[in-house]
Amino acid sequence: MKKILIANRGEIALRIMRSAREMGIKTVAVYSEADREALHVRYADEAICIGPAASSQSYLLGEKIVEACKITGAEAIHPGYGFLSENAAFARLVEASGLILIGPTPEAMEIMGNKLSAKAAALKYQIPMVPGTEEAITDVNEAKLRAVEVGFPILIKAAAGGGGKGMRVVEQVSDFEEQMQLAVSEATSAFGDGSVFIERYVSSPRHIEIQVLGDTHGNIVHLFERDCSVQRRHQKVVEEAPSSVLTEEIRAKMGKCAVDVARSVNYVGAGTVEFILDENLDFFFLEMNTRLQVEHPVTEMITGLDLVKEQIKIARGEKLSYRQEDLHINGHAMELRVYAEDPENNFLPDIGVLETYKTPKGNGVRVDDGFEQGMEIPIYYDPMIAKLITYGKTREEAMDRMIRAIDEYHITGIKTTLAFGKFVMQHEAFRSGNFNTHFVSKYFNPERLKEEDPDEALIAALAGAMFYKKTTAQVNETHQAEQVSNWKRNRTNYN
Ligand code: MV4
Repeated sequence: MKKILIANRGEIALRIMRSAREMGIKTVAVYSEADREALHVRYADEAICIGPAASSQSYLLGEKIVEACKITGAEAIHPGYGFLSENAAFARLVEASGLILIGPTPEAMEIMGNKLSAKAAALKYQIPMVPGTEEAITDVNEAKLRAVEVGFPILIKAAAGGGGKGMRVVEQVSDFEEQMQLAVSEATSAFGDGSVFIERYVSSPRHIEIQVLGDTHGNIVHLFERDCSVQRRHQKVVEEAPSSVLTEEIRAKMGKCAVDVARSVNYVGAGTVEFILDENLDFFFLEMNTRLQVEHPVTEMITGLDLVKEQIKIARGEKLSYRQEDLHINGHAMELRVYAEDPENNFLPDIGVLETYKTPKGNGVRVDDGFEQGMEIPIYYDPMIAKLITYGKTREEAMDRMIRAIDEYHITGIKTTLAFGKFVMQHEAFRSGNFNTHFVSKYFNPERLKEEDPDEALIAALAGAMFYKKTTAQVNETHQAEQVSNWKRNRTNYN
């Protein structure tokens, strides 16, 4: 494999190209008209424009991407995450075009792309699953009877797609029909597939996922877990590895289950098996993601592996060079997703130019990003600007390092979730490890960000002084704003 095409943009495109370059493999970028100046385009050895800004006219056009391979002579495609990464039809097109997809087979993608067929496949092994229906609901009255058997509250879920769409909690049997109709119509409009099923509702779970790797020779290992319980409206905010709640015994059991789930579809490549863990530390398989995930760096930090290199080696037909017993957890890693969103204003997406963009550095800090100072955040794509990852010998060191790194991170021109990340890292429930998927809704309100900013009183004092100065000397407003931010920057940097 001498040349690969990266069918993605932003931080993940860069991250993939870096590993390819280390392996001596040439890279081809594809880009939309909105991304002409993007870093992934500049970093690649070659780049091809595949269409207008909208993803539906560029990054989602499988045929354009295959055509770009033909033009450049790229032999393989890395899809990253999102876009075409879990699209079985694209995987088939790539195969039929004589190219290699760096990822699983179309069959595995298809089975795991539907929660019901995923659970059916996993039934071949002894995998714990939440009690519910094994098939899509066709008869409302039958479903009601099953719901009573399972016990309320129950959860109605859409078989297709994810992100909490088409998901409804039902507290009592009299609400069932109405909630089911809402779930079906939501699933139909979001995924074009209205199939729904029932599960018992696990009310306060941890979200634990296990990274797996399978080669083309039938070897499958797991790379331990990531805890992604801190999320807001199904958007992950903080991820860590390992989880602070798993015992060695549960870890080993979940790992084995994850490998079995992967084996049930002869899984090849990097994948993630998603579980929920209840208050008794009982775990249940939910679904499998057949791509490299956003949060993969925390797994890289604690295992010492480069997951993109592993994916490429697997796609070249190589055997995994280690067995399960060779793999160990070393230290602790945290990841904060830095979104262009305003946490003080209901996480409204913010757009604009990165007027200041200075990233943290130093021991145990990794920043995976796709922007530079002066660049504009395009409105067409995901609002994630960067991933800030810290590593420490212990969980506490990783958290303290995250706070230090957040303080060093300077972004102006757009609102970001950095201060929100600091709120999480300083919160007693997070620090003690006593939290679940309700952490954000339970503890966060925007007022907290203001309280937690130790500079606030000083900034207020300075602003007061400047207001006084303005009334006497007519200083222009932009200059004032700069002075506040420069002053704050200097203070946080050097004390
Ligand atoms: C659940 C659950 C409780 N009980 N299933 C949300 C998205 C999808 N991946 C699965 N999800 C859930 N499934 C049962 N039977 C709670 C959630 C859930 C959740 C899961 C993981 C991470 C964050 C979550 C936030 C709310 C609900």
